[in-house]
Amino acid sequence: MLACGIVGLPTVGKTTLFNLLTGAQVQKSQYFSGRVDANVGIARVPDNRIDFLSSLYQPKKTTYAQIEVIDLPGLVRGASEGQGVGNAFLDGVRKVDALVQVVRAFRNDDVLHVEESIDPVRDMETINFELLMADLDFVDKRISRIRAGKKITPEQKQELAVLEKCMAHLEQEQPFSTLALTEEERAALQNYTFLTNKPMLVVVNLDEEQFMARDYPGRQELLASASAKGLSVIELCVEIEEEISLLEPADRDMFFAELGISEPAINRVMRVAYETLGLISFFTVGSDEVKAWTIRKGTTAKKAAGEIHSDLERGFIRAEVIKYDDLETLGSEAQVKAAGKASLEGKDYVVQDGDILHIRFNV
Ligand SMILES: Nc1nc2c(ncn2[C@@H]2O[C@H](COP(=O)(O)OP(=O)(O)OP(=O)(O)O)[C@@H](O)[C@H]2O)c(=O)[nH]1
Ligand SMILES: [Mg+2]
Repeated sequence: MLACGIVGLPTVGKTTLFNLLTGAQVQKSQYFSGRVDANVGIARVPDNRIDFLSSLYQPKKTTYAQIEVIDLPGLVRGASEGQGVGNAFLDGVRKVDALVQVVRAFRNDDVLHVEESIDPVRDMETINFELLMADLDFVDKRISRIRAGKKITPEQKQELAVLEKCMAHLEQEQPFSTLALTEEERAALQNYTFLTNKPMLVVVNLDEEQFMARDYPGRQELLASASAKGLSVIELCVEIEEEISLLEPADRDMFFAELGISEPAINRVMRVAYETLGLISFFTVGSDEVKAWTIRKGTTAKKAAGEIHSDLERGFIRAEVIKYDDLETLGSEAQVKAAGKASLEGKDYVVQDGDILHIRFNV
């Protein structure tokens, strides 16, 4: 399962967002807790298509796609030099597939701000800078280690050249993700994880007033800075969303309508997380179970079959493919087949978002 780490300064609303995404009820904090342990939970990825398939097949079990969510400890300025929970935090970041950075815009005198003022742009840049410094530190150490060796192998020589290129780029305060490398250069670094290479989306945490106004101090600057770095931004009031999510469905809809919220935050966050990560869903259907599976864009039918079960990949013969949209329009598998819209695909077929797969296999 893919893992998303929630990062940000202390007391910006990370745990509140974690609770919202996972349905957990972890204690929130008003002060810098200095905790080093991470909360771990699972978020269900909402998907109307699964709702429709479930009503069509009436299965015993309906399974939505899932993403692991990790609420990491708050990061402070200087973490890359070991400040705060420093290295423990950075190790946590290293392990996840993508980052959700929470940035505080909300005003609340009861909630301490480590930097003693509200400034979303500065805070976002602080976090990005710490991640960058951690990468720089890593590259620097690696270069020194190679140079200190008695003999430099041809592979090390090549790695050194790539590391130096990398160093120059990071020194310009550019994230690793924007460094242009050839296939060969990339291969030389394949065993390393760069924090600034992780897909990241930014959640700006607003108070109710800012949310209603769809504005807050520093908004233009923040959007410009994020867009220059290729980061997606979602603006929401995490606390209101969390309170509403705990209500009965009928009350929930009423509050959403009143606040002009067209879809719950979890849907938006998950949709953007999917896009940022380059993920898509395919489905399996039947009277036992309707299920969404998560794969990276570009995955072949045979590999996708392996997600379901290794036997399906090993003994893969063909995939019977029905497009979700055709099924929704025509109303049944039989109708889709009658209209000639079902297809049989081989192992190299690239699975598309919304494909419904029946794998034919033989082991
Ligand atoms: N007014 C307001 N307060 C919020 C909002 N989101 C979170 N808070 C409050 O901010 C405080 C900190 O929230 P947490 O979710 O515990 O923050 P955190 O980032 O997990 O904090 P650490 O784990 O200590 O780093 C809590 O008292 C929340 O109730 C918001 O949207 N508006
Ligand atoms: Mg917390």
